[in-house]
Amino acid sequence: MMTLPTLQPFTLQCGARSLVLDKPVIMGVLNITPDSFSDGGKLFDARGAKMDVVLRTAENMLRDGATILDVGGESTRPGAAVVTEQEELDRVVPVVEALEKRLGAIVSVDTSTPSVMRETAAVGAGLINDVRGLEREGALQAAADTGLPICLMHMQGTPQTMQANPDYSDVVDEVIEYLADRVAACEALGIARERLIVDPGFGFGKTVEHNLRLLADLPLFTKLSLPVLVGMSRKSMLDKITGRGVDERLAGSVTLAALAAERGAHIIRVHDVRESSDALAVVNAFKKVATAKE
Ligand code: 8Y7
Repeated sequence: MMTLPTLQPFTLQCGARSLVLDKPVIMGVLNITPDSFSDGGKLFDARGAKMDVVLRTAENMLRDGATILDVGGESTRPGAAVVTEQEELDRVVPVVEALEKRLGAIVSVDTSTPSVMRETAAVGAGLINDVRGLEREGALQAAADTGLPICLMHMQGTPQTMQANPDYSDVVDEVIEYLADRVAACEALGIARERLIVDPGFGFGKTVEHNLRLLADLPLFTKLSLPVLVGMSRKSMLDKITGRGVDERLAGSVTLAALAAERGAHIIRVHDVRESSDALAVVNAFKKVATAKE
């Protein structure tokens, strides 16, 4: 009988809460920004976070099957406005505090800013998600000091320039090598390996072909022996593949989530929690049979 690899199991200590990764879990996206590409302005306006809408949206995500909520105050969409450190703090800190206190959720903070890492950790954040792999000045030390798990993501270039001309000789080798280097930098600073998650960074300086190659070869990331996070929800590769605008990418996004779960992703970052959760339930049921011993 044919056998598929089973998921490498991990447990992360997210502050007071344990995150068990023995099957894929969902991270729901909460953008506290006026200008994120898919949902900018829904949860934030000129007066700040729309806290009632944020809480309602978050509650629905948890009910629909999210295990983690990812709160971000800076859009990395190419061409998005630059936020100041103070603006980012003002957007994110009250939301993290409210989600943790009122909903008891594992709250991930999507940030590259050292002060945001420190201040959100102080109000109960459970995870740091840095699309810049802790490369900003002071970020490694700030993340180390929080004691929290950290997701290290690969990006080629910067958000402004990354999609201009993505270029690799071997995208999978280069992304794995970058992540291994960042893991080493973390360990050199005393961040235990047990605190790290890796992410290929779909869409961050990658063509459609690069993204699909990374997805196809996701099982190769197991050689890092760390949990793998992926985010492909509503991204522009779906425009290239299906021709759909950002509000019409649900089916494409769910398909990518299912493929990632099948190929060994531990955490799947999505906008559409309910539909993605159903897809993961189907993949899990399928994998149980596909991996069963005769
Ligand atoms: C990712 C992400 C975004 C991703 C991780 C978007 C913050 C762009 N994408 N974090 N963040 N991985 N770890 O389209 O792929 O949602 S923002």
